[in-house]
Amino acid sequence: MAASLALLAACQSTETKQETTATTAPAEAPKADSAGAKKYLSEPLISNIYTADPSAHVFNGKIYIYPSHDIETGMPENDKGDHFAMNDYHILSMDSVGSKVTDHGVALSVKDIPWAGRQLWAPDAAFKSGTYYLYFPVKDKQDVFRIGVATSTSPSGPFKAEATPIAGSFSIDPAVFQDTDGNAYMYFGGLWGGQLQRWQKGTYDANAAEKEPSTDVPALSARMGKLSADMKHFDGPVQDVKILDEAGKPLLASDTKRRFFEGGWLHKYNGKYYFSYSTGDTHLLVYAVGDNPTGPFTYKGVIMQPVEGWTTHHSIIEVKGKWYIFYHDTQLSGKTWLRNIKVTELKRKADGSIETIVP
Ligand code: FUB
Repeated sequence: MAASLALLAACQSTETKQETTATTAPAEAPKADSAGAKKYLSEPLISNIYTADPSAHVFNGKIYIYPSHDIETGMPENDKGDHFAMNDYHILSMDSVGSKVTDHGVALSVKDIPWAGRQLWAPDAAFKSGTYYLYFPVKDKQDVFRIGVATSTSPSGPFKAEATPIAGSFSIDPAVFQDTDGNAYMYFGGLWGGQLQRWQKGTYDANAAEKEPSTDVPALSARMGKLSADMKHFDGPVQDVKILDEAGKPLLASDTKRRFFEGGWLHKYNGKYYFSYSTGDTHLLVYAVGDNPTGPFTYKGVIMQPVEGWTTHHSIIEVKGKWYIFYHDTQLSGKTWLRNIKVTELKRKADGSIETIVP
């Protein structure tokens, strides 16, 4: 462990686009059970840098992972997330789950995004007509989170950012779902440090409370925007992602074990649309199911129990007929802002419901 942490420190200042490889631990190997040691369902995918918020995709038959790149900056830890002060993205790839992981080096830096101020948070990616799109949240120069897009001819970058953020975008955690009919949708939003509570009136309210309402009013919703054909704009107004309880009523803000907090992801299974997300301060990954990508979605249950660390952030993909969930915890560092990504299999029951994972 000491050796890998020394390597981590050395790699954090690396700004060159240099490929390095690290061998993946077997996905299901539990950590050695010495007295008092914690056991983990799976091991970190890489240890040469700290990584979080893994958005995974299969491109050209390989698995590409678009994570945040966590670094130590000395910023104070607070509910606004100032301690997550990331400056760049590294893209990772692997031939299959359990094979060695390639770190493709720096793919995009905050200094190369013309409109950006600080904090490159959880990204996602998509592919269409020969171009790869990297979607990223970053605070603009007024300290308001916006979502930007950058393009490349390669899934591993380097990516070139557009001159301005996506018009009408705000908050954090973009996740792009491309349906089988060719339509693409971006899901986004996050509470507290993600600033979603500041957009309740439709425009940014710098004086809004730092947290969402905690009473029995409908919970604040994630947002969804259909993407235009060029994948760089919203094609129409951004909508609420409605999540209902079993009686068809919207989840309440006080229902903190089920309401949306951040880190939305959409996948399709057997013709149904699964919207999954983090409950933030109650530390769960949960999901809701709908009949179309625009919702509404009905809450169904817990995907993952709390990980080590404040919370986790996930993506779900199918690889060669099996489903996997990529997520993060803090096994390598023990610090909430220095995380490491992992993967484990996602299993379902015959009715399509997801089996709860204990990480
Ligand atoms: O990595 C920064 C933020 O932490 C992400 O945007 C959230 O989803 C949480 O994982």
